[in-house]
Amino acid sequence: MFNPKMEKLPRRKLEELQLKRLKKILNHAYENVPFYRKKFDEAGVNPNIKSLDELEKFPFTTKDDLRRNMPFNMLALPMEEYVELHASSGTTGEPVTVCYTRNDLEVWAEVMARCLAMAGLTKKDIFQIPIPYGTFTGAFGFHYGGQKIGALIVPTGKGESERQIRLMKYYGTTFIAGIASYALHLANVARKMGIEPSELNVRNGIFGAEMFTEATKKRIMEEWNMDVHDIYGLTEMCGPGVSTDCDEHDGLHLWEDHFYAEIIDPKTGEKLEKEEEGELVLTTLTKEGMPIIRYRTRDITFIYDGLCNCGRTHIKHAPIKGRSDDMLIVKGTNIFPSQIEEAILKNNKVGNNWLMIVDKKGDMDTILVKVEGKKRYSEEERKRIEEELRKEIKIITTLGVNVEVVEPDSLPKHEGKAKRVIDKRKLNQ
Ligand code: DLL
Repeated sequence: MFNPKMEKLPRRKLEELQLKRLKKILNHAYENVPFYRKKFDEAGVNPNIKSLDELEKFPFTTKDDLRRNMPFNMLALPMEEYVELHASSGTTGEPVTVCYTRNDLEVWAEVMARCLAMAGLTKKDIFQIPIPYGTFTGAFGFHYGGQKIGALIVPTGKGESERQIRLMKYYGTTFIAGIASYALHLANVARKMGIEPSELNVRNGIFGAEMFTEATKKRIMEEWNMDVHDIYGLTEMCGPGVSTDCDEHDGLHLWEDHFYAEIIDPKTGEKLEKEEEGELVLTTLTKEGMPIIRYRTRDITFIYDGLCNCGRTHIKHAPIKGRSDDMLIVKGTNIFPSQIEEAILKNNKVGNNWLMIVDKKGDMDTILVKVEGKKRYSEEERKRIEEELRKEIKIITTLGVNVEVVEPDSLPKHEGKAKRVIDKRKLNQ
């Protein structure tokens, strides 16, 4: 563990610390961010809370609230206190900009170091970061956390996949980080270069930033012969570093001394109990530059009941099932793209690059799933694989879909977060 004292803090002490920090951050937000002063006054809430449960009475912060106050109206301190800014990737619209003070960067490095150590990073590792260094939080988060641990960082940055593989071989990289779908893309590139990814030195990887299903994890493990950890985070909190799974690989530990987590019913906003699935709502407990209170992440998960065998006392949440705004209603059924991915990656005759096109024929919704074959197949073989996939998708989603296995490398590639869904029903509206 990177910080055993804090990671194993007894629950009672952890909750006392949370209450102390929560009260402080609510006051800080109220006194220094006009947006929060107005919101708290309108809701009639007092920042001097006496118990953690009282946070329930506070209003939510949404992405639209942040967008309306971009780039600098959510800041709580004078401009000269800030030393760096990052922005969300803008998956669902305009990017959200977040500014960090020196202390905020220190906290980010600390939570990242805990996540990386949990995934097995040590100072002996050669740690390659194949993520664009830019306004996206990914690369810098891994960089600061990796440096705190003392690993040798190889900041290869953006894309150029063949170069990534060449450098992995040249430096003997042992640990990589990044976006899940890119790890599988890199494995394909290595093979095309005549290099078997499992024969490289990479033994550990930590991935996140987008939907990350069990089937994807399994495939990365097999193709690279490495252990895989899931890391979750979002720009509004710090970037990557909110939570990661430990070696039990059963849920992600969320750093409760820095983030306060709640699960709500996304429709009613009501708070849900442990083990009940809903939307994750997060409050920053230590972010001085840009405190965020009850942020609706739109990410769907649940919080586990009980303590973990690894000894850490911080709560665990289930891997993110999807974003509530990614959920599609097709033929009256709710589906998440992650369910389609789960079905596809179970089939080892197809690759990991796929696309789902939702459309309408008359009054009927239709789904066409296109997926790249691992190689070129004969007509007969292709039909057989399409049928296997259709059946598997039906088992998981209950929906009948059309499947087309297309040639390798024929679908658009993604170096950042993958775009898997084209909903033509929306485009036609
Ligand atoms: O994606 C931060 C990050 C970088 C996390 C690298 C992990 C690794 P944003 O661009 O603000 O920040 O996007 C945040 O991405 O609300 C989730 O919907 C999704 N997401 C992030 N991590 C995971 C994960 C970064 N492990 C949004 N599993 C979040 C599923 C994830 N979804």
